[in-house]
Amino acid sequence: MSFGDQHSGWDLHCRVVDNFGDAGVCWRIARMLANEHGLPVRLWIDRPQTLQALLPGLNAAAAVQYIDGVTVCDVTRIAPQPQAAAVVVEAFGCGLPEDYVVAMAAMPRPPQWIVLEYLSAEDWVDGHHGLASPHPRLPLQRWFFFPGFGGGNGGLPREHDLLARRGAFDAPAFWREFGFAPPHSDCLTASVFAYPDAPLAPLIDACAAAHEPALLVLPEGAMAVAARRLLGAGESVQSLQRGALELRWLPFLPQRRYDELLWACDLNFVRGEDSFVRAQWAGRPLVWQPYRQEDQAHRRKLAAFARRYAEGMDAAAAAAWNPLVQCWNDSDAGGLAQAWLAWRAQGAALQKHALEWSARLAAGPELVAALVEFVRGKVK
Ligand code: TRH
Repeated sequence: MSFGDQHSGWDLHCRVVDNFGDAGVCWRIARMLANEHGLPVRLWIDRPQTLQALLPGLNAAAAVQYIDGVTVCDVTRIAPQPQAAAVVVEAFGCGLPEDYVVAMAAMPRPPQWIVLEYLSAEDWVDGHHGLASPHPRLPLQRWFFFPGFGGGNGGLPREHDLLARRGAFDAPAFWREFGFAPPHSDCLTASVFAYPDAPLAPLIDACAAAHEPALLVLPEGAMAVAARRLLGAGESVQSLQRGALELRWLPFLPQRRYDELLWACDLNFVRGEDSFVRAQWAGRPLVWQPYRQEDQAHRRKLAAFARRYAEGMDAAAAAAWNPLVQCWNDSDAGGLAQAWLAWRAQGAALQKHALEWSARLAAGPELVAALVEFVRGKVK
């Protein structure tokens, strides 16, 4: 099993904490390294079954497989060895096996060791991006690489053709493929991908009671199950109407197609890290629910993003966007109906801002290209 010569391989290590994002972000980066930068990439992952949900062609039972240009290795079936790696990326500080690190140190030219951090809009990120930290015992050095906003960091992952594909997207064909008519032009269509504590019931009630029509689109998952339970809809129900609200259930889409759902909607409720970034690239208004953290770090992350995102936003639109985001994250059932109506009144301004935001991000660093450049700058 050869993974290319010693001076070109990238080993990307991913430990699935829970949910899909660790695998989602790592797969996206691995795929881009291989397909946009022509690098031999090994993705070392501990739960390939999580990746399979995003990549249906993956065989979750295989120890090693080559798919979409990437060699995917299941670390529970094959022990990682660094000998083919010129670069080792430790995603989200997941930790590397001790014998793997010892082997790195023993190599004639130890690989560059990059710790890829979680995304945050907080100001401190820029001051930490690109810093080095010597290994406490071995002749190795780790470099900390931060995704981020505003240019003083590693930026965000964006495939080279993403915005062109967005521009060419055929929304009616997307809906027809799933057996639905395209929504009426006066209907506000929103996709919902959220954690179980999101206040879905008040959102359904607010949409159903409104004058203008709305459509909530639920990919299979916690929200899809919750909506069926709330509405007494059986598994076989794919759509139903309640007052001014239509609900549609979709399958959990392959990661490459999730962007299409975001492009087909006027608003996207997203969560975590990868869907959060994709919703920004979609150029559509978004409501973000960060992954809850014990020390309330998710609140600081949300506040920091809200501050950045609201820069340049029409004041009335900002006054409508923030309350909906806060109600969604605080599970504030009481405030949600009013926030929803206020948000809808600012829909056009928020759509205009979302496109401007996406263009602003696209003018900044693209993460994978920045990572390749960063490593190139470190090679002695
Ligand atoms: O699933 P998540 O909640 O993952 C989280 C976050 O990554 C968080 O930062 C991390 O700390 C935690 O895991 C451990 O949310 P996220 O990041 O949006 O990842 C979801 C992935 O699922 C993303 O790649 C989009 C993809 N997806 C599909 O491929 N198809 C779908 O139908 C849907 C709804 C999502």
